[in-house]
Amino acid sequence: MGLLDRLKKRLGKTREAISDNLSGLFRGGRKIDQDLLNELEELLYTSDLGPVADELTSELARLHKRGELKGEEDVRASLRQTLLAQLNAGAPESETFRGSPTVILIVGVNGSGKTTSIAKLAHRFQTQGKTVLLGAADTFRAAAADQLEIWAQRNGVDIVRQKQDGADPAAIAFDSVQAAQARGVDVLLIDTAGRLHTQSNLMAELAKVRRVIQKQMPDAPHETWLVLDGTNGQNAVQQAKQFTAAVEVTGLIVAKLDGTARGGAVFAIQGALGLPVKYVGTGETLEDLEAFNPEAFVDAIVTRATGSATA
Ligand SMILES: Nc1nc2c(ncn2[C@@H]2O[C@H](COP(=O)(O)OP(=O)(O)O)[C@@H](O)[C@H]2O)c(=O)[nH]1
Ligand SMILES: [Mg+2]
Repeated sequence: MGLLDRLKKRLGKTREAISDNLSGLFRGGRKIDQDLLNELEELLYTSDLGPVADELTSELARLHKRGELKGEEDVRASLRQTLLAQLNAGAPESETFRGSPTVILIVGVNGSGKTTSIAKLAHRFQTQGKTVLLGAADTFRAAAADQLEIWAQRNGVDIVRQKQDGADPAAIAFDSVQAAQARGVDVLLIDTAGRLHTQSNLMAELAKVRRVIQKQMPDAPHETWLVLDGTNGQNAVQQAKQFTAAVEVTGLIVAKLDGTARGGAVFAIQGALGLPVKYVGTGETLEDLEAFNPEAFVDAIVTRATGSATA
């Protein structure tokens, strides 16, 4: 199955909210008039597209005025074009791997999908022929390192961890960078905690983890990816801003897009943070991670269902 088909399937709820509802508006061969445009506007505003809904709506109104909006396909084409213009493809994945090892720090609130995303990334990078090491710097609960270790075993990768609760995350980050260098692995993925007593503690801890990594390897971390829970829709933006204020985030992973109709929020999230979406999480297995592809993402949620059976 190609990327577009996988996304259509996995993003089914968001696709329903946008594409299927759009088909619904045109059912019975309705013509485009002000009533229909109003309903369309409502559909866009309720799809968690945020400020992007404004742009989509005014572009549709502009085309309508000029007589260039003849039917459903024109509407879809306009949505597609305006949505695509919102997305920043970012650097190609191959440019991620510029260190030896390439150190990738994964941050985000508790429960957002960090550990699962790390497991998926490890799997993905291994499939590309890279050697991977995991660093379990979420020491807030021992269970967090246990969870990472289970994934590590499933992937057949090594993990650097400590057994007791409350170990110093910066120390583990440091050890894992040293180990990754000594073993000559290609990629080190470092998991971090997303919950401390206060937000300022968390941010201070992340800053310290970063400093300590740099002490061992001055150009690391090469990437710091913020994992956001896609089911939060646009609410993820506020949370994300706390992280981007504290650590230098280089990219986003939007997890759990399979479980939500709020996937349209990806546009608002990217717009508000000005950071590229690197990957999207589309399920709970190791394969359920896609490198973010703007065209495929937009097509998966706005193109008309073609249906394989025609007769
Ligand atoms: N459906 C779905 N569930 C996910 C996805 N990513 C993570 N999860 C689930 O979200 C929950 C929290 O994930 P976890 O990786 O432990 O979050 P962490 O606390 O940030 O490390 C777990 O139950 C995961 O299985 C995803 O892309 N799709
Ligand atoms: Mg975790």
